[in-house]
Amino acid sequence: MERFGLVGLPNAGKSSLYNALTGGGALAAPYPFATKDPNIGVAMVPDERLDRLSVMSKSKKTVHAQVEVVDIGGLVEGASTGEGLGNKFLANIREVDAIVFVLRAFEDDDVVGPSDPIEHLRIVEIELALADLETVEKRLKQTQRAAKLDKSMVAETEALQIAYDQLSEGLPLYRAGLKDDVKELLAPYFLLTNRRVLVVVNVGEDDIESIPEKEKLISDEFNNAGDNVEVIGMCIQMEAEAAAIED
Ligand SMILES: Nc1nc2c(ncn2[C@@H]2O[C@H](COP(=O)(O)OP(=O)(O)O)[C@@H](O)[C@H]2O)c(=O)[nH]1
Ligand SMILES: [Mg+2]
Repeated sequence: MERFGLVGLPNAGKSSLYNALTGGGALAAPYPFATKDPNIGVAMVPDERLDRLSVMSKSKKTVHAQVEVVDIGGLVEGASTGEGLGNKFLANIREVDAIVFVLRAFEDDDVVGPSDPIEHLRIVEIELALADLETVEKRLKQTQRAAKLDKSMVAETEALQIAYDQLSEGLPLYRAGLKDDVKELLAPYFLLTNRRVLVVVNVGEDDIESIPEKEKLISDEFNNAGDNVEVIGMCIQMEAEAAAIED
């Protein structure tokens, strides 16, 4: 099963989104680090076509596609050097197939923290890129030495060098336009930013009409990421409330 990891600053709405997707009972609370250990749940992927086929063929049982959703816990500035839940947090992200950034764009005086999604995005991206830079730097030194004796290490060393150059500019790898063969050579390192990203912009309940505008604001930030990044806006609070109502 594919695994999605929810990543973002404290109070962005990750646990609320987790609950909306999985019907789970994660604690969603207006203070940082309410989520200490990852919550793991399963979300069904609705597909009307499947429902209709199932009726047509009188299926006894209909099995929808499922994805696993992991609510990882809040990331803070300095996570890559061990701040907040730090490295433990980052280790949890390594195990997911795709990352879902949750960026807060709702205003609420009772919920601490910034409500500017661009500020959220900057911090999250920098922390992930720095963590990757550290991994790549260590490994690059080793492979450079090894490549002198073993020509089969040359390609890997070159891939690491490309990643190193981009990351040291603060560029997450999903924005770096890496060729497929480079991505593949880097795959064994489980880098945080060498994967696809879905960005959820969490818009306030009184602000629903601004969703297209907020989506565009964030999409424009990713104009160099090609199809590695997809942006959607929603009001997570309302989605979570709607999910709690019976069918
Ligand atoms: N007003 C408002 N509050 C929200 C929204 N989404 C989340 N919250 C609240 O913000 C707080 C933090 O949400 P939570 O899901 O725990 O964030 P997490 O730290 O990223 O897991 C909770 O009190 C939520 O009820 C929203 O769209 N509007
Ligand atoms: Mg949480």
